[in-house]
Formats: sequence, C-alpha cells, structure tokens
Amino acid sequence: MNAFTEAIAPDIAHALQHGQPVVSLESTLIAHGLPWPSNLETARRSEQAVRDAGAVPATIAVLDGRVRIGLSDTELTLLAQADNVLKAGRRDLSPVLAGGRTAATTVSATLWIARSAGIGVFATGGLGGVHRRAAESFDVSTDLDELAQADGSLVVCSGAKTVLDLPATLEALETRGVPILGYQTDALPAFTSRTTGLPLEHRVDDPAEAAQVVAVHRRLGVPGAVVLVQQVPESDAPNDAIMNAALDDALAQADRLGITGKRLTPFLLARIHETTHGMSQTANVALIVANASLAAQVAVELARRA
Ligand code: PSU
Ligand code: MN
Repeated sequence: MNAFTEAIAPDIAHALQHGQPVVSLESTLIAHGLPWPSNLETARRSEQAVRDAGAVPATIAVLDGRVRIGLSDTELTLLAQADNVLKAGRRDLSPVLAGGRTAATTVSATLWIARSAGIGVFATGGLGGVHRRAAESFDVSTDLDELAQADGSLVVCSGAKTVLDLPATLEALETRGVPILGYQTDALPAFTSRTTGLPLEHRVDDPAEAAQVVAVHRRLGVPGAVVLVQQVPESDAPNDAIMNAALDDALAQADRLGITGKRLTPFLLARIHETTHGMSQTANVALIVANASLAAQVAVELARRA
C-alpha cells in the first residue's frame, strides 16, 4: 500500500504484483510537446511499442486532482485534445492535486510518481536540462534533480533537448552523479539530432547489457537513476542544418516575445515543428516511440533477472 495504490490501473497493478515488466510514460509531451492529433497517435503508438516488447505501459497524468497511473483511451484523448491542461513538474503536484486540477506530468513529476508506485523503468523523448544562458536566467529543469534522487530507476531517452545548453546539461548530470549509458553510441544524441559530438564514457549494445548495469546499480544502492540514451532512428533524422536554423529562429522569437520559464520548452518545440514543416515533428514522434520500445526491452530483461 502506498499513496498511489488507488491510482494504478488494474492491469498495471496486476503486473507489479507478479513482478512483470512495466514501463511508465510521461504526459507532458502529449499535452504540450506535440500538436493534435500527432500527440494522441504518439501516445497510442508508444503504449503499443511497450506491449509489443512484452511489457505493460503506464502513462501517468493528473486528472481532476487525482494521480492516474494508466489511462484509458478516452482519457488519453482528453489529455491530447484539451487546451486547459497544466504542465506539472514535481513541485506542482501538491497544489494541482489539492486544487482538483488536470495536468500533464513532466519527466520530474512522472519519474517521482512512477518510483513511488514501484515502477522502475521510464521512457521519454528528451530530458529537460540546463537552458542556454542559464547563468543569467537560472533556468535549470527539475528533471535533473529528480534524476539525482530517483534511486534505482532507469530512464530511456534521446539525450536532452536541442534547445538546451547540452555541454552544461552533461556537466550538471555529472555533478549529480547520474550515470549515462550510450545505447549503441559513443556520443550524446540530442533529441532529433543523432549526435552532439559530446563523448559518453559508457556504452551498452543490447537490452541485456543495459539491464546488467541497472541491476548492479540497484544492488550497490548507488543513489539516483541510470540514464540510457539512444539516437533517433536514422530514417527519421532531420537535416541538422535545417534544424539548427529553425532552432535559432525559435530562440530569437522567444526572446522577442519574452517567453521564459515553463512556457519556453513548449513554445520552442511548437515553433520548430512549424518552421520545419513537420520534419522535426516526425523525428520527435519516431524517437519517443523507439525509446518506449527500448525501455520495454530492458524492463523485460530486468524482470527476467529478478
Ligand atoms: N521531451 C519531449 N517533449 C517534451 C518534453 C520532453 O519530447 O515536451 C517535456 C518533458 O516533460 C520534460 C519537460 O520534463 O519537457 C521539461 O520542461 P522544462 O524545460 O520546463 O523543465
Ligand atoms: Mn525551466
């Protein structure tokens, strides 16, 4: 029994009770990261990718003041379509629940809820991190602090979002003691870009090898999560020059409009999706689904070892 026992959908509760693999999925990318109807399609495809790999998907959100772990298709649709859905990081959870509000959960909130409910594997698109010019703005995502305290969790992603200061984000993860494993890569991917050229020290080449690292991390009791990063599939990777131009344009536009704080990431993603005529969006969807699949494959390996 824990605070979220009643929040868990029956199929997920059953899987957890029997030590079967479960993968949690965040909802901010549905409500704020992708436009309708591609967001709903992505949410459905991610869940299907988890099932196809032999695990149970657990999409997490807050509906009418209640944490929900596992959403029905009607609830997924509501989250994808509604325009009054809040974006909740970990610190927003208590006020959102107390106020009976509906919110999508970011990496930090989702990871915290998932771990509290006993779900140890999580998948997303790109992590939040240190924003450009953070030295003046202090804009550093709570995602990093949650990664530092999410003991024993595995987080599968495509690195951090290109809109961030990536070398600084890597440094911040190092400071917090968060190990990063490249999945079939020796460099940090940056979301829709296959590489940043920033070297990673650790690499694994299949799900069993990744599971082995997580198992050792858990056994030793080293604090924090393990991050597993993979590149966007080659066939869906957009042209880097076009993406960089779109990013510069989006950053300048955000500057002109004075958009900062938690509104910044959704604004930049939407603007880049627009100016690349969907190219970045196609890549964004592809990497999210691929990460859900990889997370499930590692979750299956972990369950086999338990
Ligand atoms: N990855 C995506 N799309 C997103 C996000 C990540 O592909 O929308 C979200 C995640 O939920 C992440 C959040 O936790 O952006 C970070 O927001 P901020 O930079 O405001 O901390
Ligand atoms: Mn921020």
